[in-house]
Order: sequence, then structure tokens, then C-alpha cells
Amino acid sequence: MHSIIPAPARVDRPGGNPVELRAGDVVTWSDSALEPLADRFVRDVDRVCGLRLGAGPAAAGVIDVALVERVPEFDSLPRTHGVSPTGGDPIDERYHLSVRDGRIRIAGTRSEGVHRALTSLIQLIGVLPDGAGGVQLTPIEIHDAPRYAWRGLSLDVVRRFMPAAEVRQVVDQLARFKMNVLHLHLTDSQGWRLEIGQRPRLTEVGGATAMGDRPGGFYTRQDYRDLVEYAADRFVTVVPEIDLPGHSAAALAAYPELRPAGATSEALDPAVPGTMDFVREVLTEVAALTPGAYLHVGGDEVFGMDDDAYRRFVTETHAIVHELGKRPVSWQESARAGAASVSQYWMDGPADVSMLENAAAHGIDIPAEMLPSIEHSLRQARGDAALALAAGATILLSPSTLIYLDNPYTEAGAPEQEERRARLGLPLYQGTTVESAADWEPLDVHNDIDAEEQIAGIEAALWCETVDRFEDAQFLMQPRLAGAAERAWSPAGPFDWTDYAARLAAQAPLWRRDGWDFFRSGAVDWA
Ligand code: TNX
Repeated sequence: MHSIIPAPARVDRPGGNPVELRAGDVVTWSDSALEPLADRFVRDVDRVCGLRLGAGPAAAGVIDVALVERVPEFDSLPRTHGVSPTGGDPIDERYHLSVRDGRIRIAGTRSEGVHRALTSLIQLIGVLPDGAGGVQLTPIEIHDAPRYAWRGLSLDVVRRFMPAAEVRQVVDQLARFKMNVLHLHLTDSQGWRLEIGQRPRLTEVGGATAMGDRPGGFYTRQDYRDLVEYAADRFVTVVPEIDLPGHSAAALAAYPELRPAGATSEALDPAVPGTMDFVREVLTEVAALTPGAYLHVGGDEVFGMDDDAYRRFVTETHAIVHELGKRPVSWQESARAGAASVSQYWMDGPADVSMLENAAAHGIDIPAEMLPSIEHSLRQARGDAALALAAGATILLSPSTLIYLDNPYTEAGAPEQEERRARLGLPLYQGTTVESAADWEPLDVHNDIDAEEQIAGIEAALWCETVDRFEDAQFLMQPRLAGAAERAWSPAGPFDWTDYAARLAAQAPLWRRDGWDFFRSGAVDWA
């Protein structure tokens, strides 16, 4: 038993005496490129358990971190599939962590691997009782590699604006669970969250609103650059989403000249003069602000738009992204336009009118004139994966029945949290449990997705219609974000709930010290 989530690919128990860490012990590094990693590790250890370590270049500290050419045991680790959010093939995140014979040694071929190893060590240390006076670690030997190269969270910062300080806490959680993508859903009908120099009204108007009477807010270009940098320091790549052509009421309110005549829809229309110039201007700025390889251009839920107009819009928008030197990601519906690149699959629920009946039963009012086009879209959903693959895309898995974190929790939790459990999450979903978020097999999600080569990676999503405060978002995210991370990183194989629940329980002290308000599921015996 150990306390690491996601479970490493290979764990051995060498036996021998525990390794002691005391205040003043030093983390030493082989290469100055590792200095910032060692420094941050020292700060993190202090934060999670009060133990004050030092860091420096001298050899033979108690904790030694090194970049190496090769680790022979890596050859027998499963290979990493999917696409790297920084562009191209997966980068080498493999690491070796050895806790034995009085020392801790860490090796990777790149900083990424060393960083993942230090993250595992934080989880081993963080579960121990208060460490100010020193901690004792049981000997362990880990060789690890991720299953997928893209392990992310899509975060809705529109329905409820999330100030940068909160987003940084989300990045910390992603890094803790070895996730490497923060997909920021920056625009939607209820608001626009990123300052665009050429189009100031987007945030003058759209930055002032959110869902209902919640306060608005937006990121200045400098806020955004700072966030991207904060994330990059933790090996998390920001993938910005400008949701087009649907979900665009905020953009249309800011620039009413783009509104299609007489339309009730909230979608941009490529036939309206100036629309594609608007798209180009916005995406040009977003591309310039974003060092990552990918831009997300939405494409979801464009109800009431003619199929040909949708196809034209998506094709032109993807072409713009390529011209800007980036790669497009878009929601699964854009496969209907033959769009390649990365297709984000989410509609794995009942793709029929039962979902709409469910909405009505929960008092969610869908205008009668919208029903035919919603049904039209739902009926096509099962075929989207095959279309995407035929166009040469890879699939980013975000199945809503499994890892949409705005599902209500269906198992009972701590009594004092039951009011929140009832209030949070969209009632039109069937709900998930802590177990169901972790116990699923990516290759079993959809009939047409049956080979690892077809999968780009895994992304959980948090939509914030029911989120009023940051604590609500924390509650919906954890512990299910940890489950998505386990699926994205750990090797395929049978799922052992007892083992997983014990590792999950061990996270509680770390969450408490983080000030992170997690759901205390009754199915877990929390530490
Ligand atoms: C569908 S998922 C949406 C979002 C909602 C979400 C609620 C997707 C691509 N679009 O606009 O917030 O359902 O879970």
C-alpha cells in the first residue's frame, strides 16, 4: 500500500530501514535546470507537513535529483499514447524514485519526469503526521510513466467568474495529480473573460456579466500571461477556448452588428459581413498570448443553425487556427464539418429525447422552437467519433456520464455536506460517484474508439451553472478530479476499489492543509 494517485506503473518494496528526513536536510540537483524544481519542492514540503528542507548543487544530499541519459528499467514500462499539449508526440515524463538505504534518489531524462517524481514524493510525505520534527518513509522503489500524454481539466470560468488566484489553486490540484492541461473555457453566452485589444467591448460588456446575478470579471492580457506562466512552471499547459459559433450571446451583445437579422439564436453566422474578420482578430490575439500548441474553438451545441453554414464556419475557423501556427481542438459536433486535429468527445449520455424530457422534469425550460434542432444534434452524436476518426482526428475523451464534474454526487457524504450535495451539479445528469469517476476503461467508452492510437488523452470538465462560490467548485472537483487523473495516467488493468479508496483517503490531510473543500464521500474511510 502507498498513497500515490494516480497509481504508478510499477511499485516495488525493497525492505530495509525507513529513510528519515529531518529539518535542514538538503535536496541536491545534478543540473541547474532542476534548481527551480528543487526549490519549489522544498516550499511544497514545508506547506504540506511543516518540514523545512534546504536545496543546493552539492552532491550527495539526502534527496538527490538528477537528469540522466537512460534508465534501463524504463524500457519495460508501458508506452505513452496520445498527443502532447505542447505539440507533437508525447514527451518523456518517465521517472525513477527510490527511497532506500538512507537516501532518496530521483532520476528522469527530462525536467518533466523529475517533476512528476517530486510530486509522488510529496504525496508520500504529505500523508505523514506533522513533519516539523522530521518524517520517516518506508522504503519504496517506483518506475513510472503516463498512459496518456494529454491529461486535463476543462474549466468553465464564464458561468461563474473565477479570479486568477482561484485558478492558480486549480492548477495546484492539477499538478498534484500529475495532470498537464488546463483548458480554460473563456467565452460563453453569459460572459467574455479574456481582454482582446482589437475588440475592447468584448470585456467592457461581456466582462461585466455572469450567470444570473453573479458578479462578472475578466482576465487582462497580463493576468492571462501570468496564469499561463504559473501553470507552465508546474508543467501544466493552458489551452484557451473561444467557444464559436454557438454560445456567443456575450459576443453578439458587445458587437450587435454581427447579430444575424431576425435571429433568436445565440450563434455567429458566417454569412453576416464582418463575422469571419471578427473571428480572425480574436484568434490572432489569443494565439499570440498562448505559447501552447493548441487553441480550442468550441463548436458545441449550435442549435438552430443551418448544417451548411455550420460546416463553412467550422472549416474556416480551423483554417485560421492553422494559419496562426496553432492546432485546433473542438467539441465533437465539429466532426460533422469534417474537422480533423483533436476532437473532444463528450455526448455519451442518452442521445435522444429522454434527455430533454429529463430537463423538463427538472424545470429546465427549453423553448419549443428549439426542440427539433436539439433532437437533430442529439441523433447525430453517436456518429461523431467515426466521422472524426475518418477525418484523421484523434479523440480527447471527456465522456459526460463519467468525468463531467458537474454531475451531482449520487452517494451520501458527510451529514454537514448533504445540503451542498443536493444543490450542486446539474440535475439533468444521471449523477456519478467517486468510484465511477475512477473505474472506467477509455477503450470501452465508445464502439468506434477501440485503439489507443485513436485517443489524444483524457479531460475532465467542470461546468459552473450551479457553482456560486469557489468552495462549491472545490467540492465538485475533488475527489473526482483525482479519479480522472488515475484513468489518464495509470496503466490499463483491473480496478481495485479498496486499494484506490485507501489512497484517496490518504489525500485528505493534504487537501485540508491546502484549504481545499473536498466531498467527503461516505464510501471512503477518510484519514
Ligand atoms: C453542455 S459540454 C455544454 C456546456 C454546459 C454543459 C453542462 C459542452 C461542450 N457544452 O455549455 O455547460 O453541457 O454540463
